Amino acid sequence: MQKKIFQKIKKYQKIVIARHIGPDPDALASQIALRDSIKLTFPQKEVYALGSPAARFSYFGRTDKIASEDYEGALLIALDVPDRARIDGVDLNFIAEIIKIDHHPFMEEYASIEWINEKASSTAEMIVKLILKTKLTLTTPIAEKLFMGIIADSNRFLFTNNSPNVFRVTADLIEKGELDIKALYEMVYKRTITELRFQSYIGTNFTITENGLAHLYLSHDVLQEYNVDPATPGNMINNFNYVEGIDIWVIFSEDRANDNIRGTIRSRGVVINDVANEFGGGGHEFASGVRLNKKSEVALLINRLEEKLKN
Ligand SMILES: [Mn+2]
Repeated sequence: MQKKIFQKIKKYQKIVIARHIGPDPDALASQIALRDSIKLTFPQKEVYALGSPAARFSYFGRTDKIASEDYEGALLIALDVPDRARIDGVDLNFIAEIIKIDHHPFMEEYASIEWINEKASSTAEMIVKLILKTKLTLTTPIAEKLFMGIIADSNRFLFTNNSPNVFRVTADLIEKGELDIKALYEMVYKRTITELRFQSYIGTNFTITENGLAHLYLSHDVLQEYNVDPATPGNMINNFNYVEGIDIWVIFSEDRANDNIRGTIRSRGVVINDVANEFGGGGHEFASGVRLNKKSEVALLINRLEEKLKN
């Protein structure tokens, strides 16, 4: 599979790399790392990472801005995105061919090559394999990004599918990329005192039902009070894992800029991405997200999750 993808990369002069909307560290790290690796390997190629930028994760590097006509006839490599509708920032009319590299559960076929590995901890893990098994270039900065993608999606190896592969791949990455793990952890996990207080606010204000559902709605005012953006709660949600009496937890946050409500859902054991799909969202079996247009949908979603726990 990796060889096949490498042949396609070799073939195309223009390559566009995209990922899902609402980028997370895995999606961004994979995207920027693959772009930089292809560019270093084939300096004469035009390679672009597209999609809206994410200020919070600016340490991964910058995405590119380019008019659709300028990538006419390009190869698109879509990372970490199981369905066409959630590919961010690319007009598919200008694309000649698509390759999908993803670790989400299968949703739809939209590419001529679909490399899907649900067992992979992250898309970044798959990109490491792609790079190490082909002639693509690995530098320390590229390895650093991929390492951060892996630790983000696996939550520092807490979510492992009981597979030793992520450890093998990461060991190779650390060695070949000459990584300073301590410095990287410091960069990723250092937080402000405001964030710590905000996390305490969430823990204090969760409503917990007798079926084991914890839910919280964060209004624009609360987010402002703590000086955090609507994406922050979603980035903290894994900190509420392993709590006795909580099997599913969901946090909603008002996103004024996009005029919607973000919902981030986590579960310990009960599959929840089908519920997320019902509400136009998606994700993994136990880690999903939604964007709701109306506040009335919040209660409906909470009810569906309650039903899940009852059954
Ligand atoms: Mn991912």
